[in-house]
Amino acid sequence: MFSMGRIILLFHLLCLALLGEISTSWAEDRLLNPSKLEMFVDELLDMPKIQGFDVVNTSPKAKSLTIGMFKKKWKFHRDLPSTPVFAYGDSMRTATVPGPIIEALHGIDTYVTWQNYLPSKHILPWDPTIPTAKPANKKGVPTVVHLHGGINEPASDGNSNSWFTAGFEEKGSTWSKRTYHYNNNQQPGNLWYHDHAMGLTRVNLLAGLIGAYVIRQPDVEGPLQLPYGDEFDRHLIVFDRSFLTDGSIYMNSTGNNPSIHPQWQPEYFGDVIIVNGKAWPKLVVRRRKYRFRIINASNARFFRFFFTNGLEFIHVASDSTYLGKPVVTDETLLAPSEIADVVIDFSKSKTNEAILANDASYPYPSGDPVNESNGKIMKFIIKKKPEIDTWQVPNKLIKYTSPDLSSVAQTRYIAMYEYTSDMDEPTHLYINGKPYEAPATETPKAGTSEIWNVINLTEDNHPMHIHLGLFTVLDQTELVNEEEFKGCMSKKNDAIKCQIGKYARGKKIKVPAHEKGWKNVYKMTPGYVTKILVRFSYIHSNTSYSFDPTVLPGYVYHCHILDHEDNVMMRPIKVIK
Ligand SMILES: *[C@@H]1O[C@H](CO)[C@@H](O)[C@H](O)[C@H]1NC(C)=O
Ligand SMILES: *[C@@H]1O[C@H](CO)[C@@H](O)[C@H](O)[C@H]1NC(C)=O
Ligand SMILES: *[C@@H]1O[C@H](CO)[C@@H](O)[C@H](O)[C@H]1NC(C)=O
Ligand SMILES: *[C@@H]1O[C@H](CO)[C@@H](O)[C@H](O)[C@H]1NC(C)=O
Ligand SMILES: CC(=O)N[C@H]1CO[C@H](CO)[C@@H](O)[C@@H]1O
Ligand SMILES: [Cu+2]
Repeated sequence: MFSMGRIILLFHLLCLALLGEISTSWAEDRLLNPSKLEMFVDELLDMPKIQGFDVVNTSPKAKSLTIGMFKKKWKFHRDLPSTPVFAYGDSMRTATVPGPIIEALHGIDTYVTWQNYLPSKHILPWDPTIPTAKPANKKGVPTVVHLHGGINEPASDGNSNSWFTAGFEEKGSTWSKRTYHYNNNQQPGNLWYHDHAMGLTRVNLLAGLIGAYVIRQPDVEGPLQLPYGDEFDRHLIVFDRSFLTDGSIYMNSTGNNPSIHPQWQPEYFGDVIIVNGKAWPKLVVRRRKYRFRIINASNARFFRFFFTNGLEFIHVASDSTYLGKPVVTDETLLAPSEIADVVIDFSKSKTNEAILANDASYPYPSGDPVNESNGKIMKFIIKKKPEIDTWQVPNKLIKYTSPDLSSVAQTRYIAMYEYTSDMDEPTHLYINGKPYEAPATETPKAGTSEIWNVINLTEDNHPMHIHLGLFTVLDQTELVNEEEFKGCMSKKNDAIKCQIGKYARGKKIKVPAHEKGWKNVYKMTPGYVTKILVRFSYIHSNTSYSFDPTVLPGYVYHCHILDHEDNVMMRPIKVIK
């Protein structure tokens, strides 16, 4: 028998589905054709910088910042009307998309009070039928900030259920404090902050809630003499968006299984490529070395970057850590939320222009090929005059603790599943066949290392991100007779009972040299078992964490395709003593 609640829910779903249908056809007429936007007309923007430390009598001291989230309009391209966005900044006037770059110093605390000034309604459609933050009074956009790559206490990690609405009016079940404490005691490197609210991560990021965060350690990095300073050391924050002709961000409001999830779609792709808040920008550069910290802030798009004129990438770091030595490549594949930290030497260019391009199919690796719009990223115009270059790329960078297999405390199997409807359309994804709410099964001991065998039983490449722990990729082995193994797993959900050893003995994929260091995200190849060593301690020293990692609400690990993370490729990590 149908209860009243069930009937109301069905009615609600029907309305949403109808609304979706109407707005889809309405939107289709008004979708912006990306070829209408001329490429390389806007200058590359440098995001404003906020110093995360004070200087008192020449010595650095802790600093407290207040950073707000505002609704405002943002100009993505000369010929596109201004776009309503959600932006981070210290005021509505100064807020930008992406947000300001926070520059922190190793060992100096940065405190940030993240303030939500967002209106009561979201600018994008979202779906109440996936596990999601729901303010009881139905007003306000839930937000919570995660510092990606940060090694911080659980209460400042931005747990998905620690969300809050404007004025801290309503709060999620694990909310505990207004001011987050980033102790910056980890290795120097590239981090980024972004929204992480339960079930809303994909729309909150799409709306603009992303920004870069750097931890610098001058005594360690200075001697390397890598390109430095505002002109030569820059961030490129890359993402894809689709727009309507009125300038607003377009996201399909009809799900791929509208009777199950009225709005949720398994992956968001846009046709306009945005770098630092401008569509296909251009930058005039001098004939010398530059350092670019490239952050892929797309929801689902992978990028395989290359230069049309053959310029090379000299990788000096990945994610949040330096490499032991530089690695030169002529292309670089970046999954969502991965970071490439590269030096480009424009003195090597034989031409006066270089286009940074992308040729990764989408979804990666089995989807559509790129075309004229989404195959180009930005243009560099290289000055003719040769220059004396004092920057270097030394043969040795920074060497951290190597992964130590003899100290592994635990081996785990992590299986990625995708579930489909009768129509064979994805409905949701789980890790280990478990919803997010199920009690933590990954319970590493602080200070130890673990081996995680990540088994991708889906057709997609899932960039897996672990909070707190850093990992190195040991190997990737193809599953043979994978259908048989998958059949067993779908019944037993237990890699050992399903005799993983019998299947994980196919081809091996080599880990690219520039990705052999310590990482916090890595691409889990479909049909392969990716073996990683996860370290739940610092990598730059043997001291234990400068906070207690064992307290609530703990940490999480998840797929960084945001549409997957939201529905719900995310599991808790409970660190124990
Ligand atoms: C929106 O999604 C629905 C359902 O998957 C699809 O039929 C429709 O073509 C999509 N609209 C656009 C503009 O892509
Ligand atoms: C960017 O990140 C998204 C999602 O995290 C991923 O799907 C995409 O492949 C990445 N693109 C690049 C260029 O790395
Ligand atoms: C590229 O492909 C997308 C569909 O994925 C389409 O919307 C867009 O118009 C295409 N751009 C060009 C220049 O062909
Ligand atoms: C940590 O300790 C190990 C063994 O005790 C030593 O080999 C390693 O060099 C130390 N690492 C650091 C960064 O001090
Ligand atoms: C074990 C398994 O199901 N593997 C799948 C991984 O992804 C590929 C596509 O890239 C599928 O063909 C496999 O079935
Ligand atoms: Cu995924």
